[in-house]
Amino acid sequence: PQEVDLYAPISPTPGSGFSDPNPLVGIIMGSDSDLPVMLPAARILDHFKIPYELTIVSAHRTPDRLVEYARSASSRGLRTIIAGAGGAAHLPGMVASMSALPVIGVPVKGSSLDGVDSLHSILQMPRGIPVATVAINNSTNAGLLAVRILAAGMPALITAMDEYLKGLETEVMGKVSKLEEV
Ligand code: RP5
Repeated sequence: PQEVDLYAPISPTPGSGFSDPNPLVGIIMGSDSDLPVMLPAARILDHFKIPYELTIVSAHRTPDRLVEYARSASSRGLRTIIAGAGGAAHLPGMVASMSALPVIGVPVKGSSLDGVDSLHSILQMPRGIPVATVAINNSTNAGLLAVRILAAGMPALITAMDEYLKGLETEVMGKVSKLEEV
């Protein structure tokens, strides 16, 4: 059950906007070019059966949309926001400045600086406006962190996360056994 099929059909149509009628998690990204990096977060939420929406919000190209999205997120029922961006990656921080929801930032490696520019842009938030930053291009961990945040108030998700962790352990131990056979 721990296996996450990264190529399974995604529940919302990418770019379609507010896809699930009652999403708990918002996955947003600065550009459609970020989509391949952000899809694993959606797969994780699919795996844990958590309703989400997935869309493009650009801090620089669609500033009005950014404000509308961040300001309405909590009242629309979202509980966590995953925001991925590359380069001068202001999206997660700006969302966190306008919403009290937990924001998880995914630094997207898309520039000539190997993603370190995105990493620093997202990580180095000023005091008072936290963004939980995952590793470069690691939206899987952003999805898992969103599940853990939701799990704090949903015991069934704790059980599901325990199973997921057990699955990782089983997978590694299977490899250990194979190596020992050699
Ligand atoms: C950022 O600029 C986006 O998040 C993306 O990672 C990067 C490049 O965007 P495109 O030029 O590919 O649209 O805003």
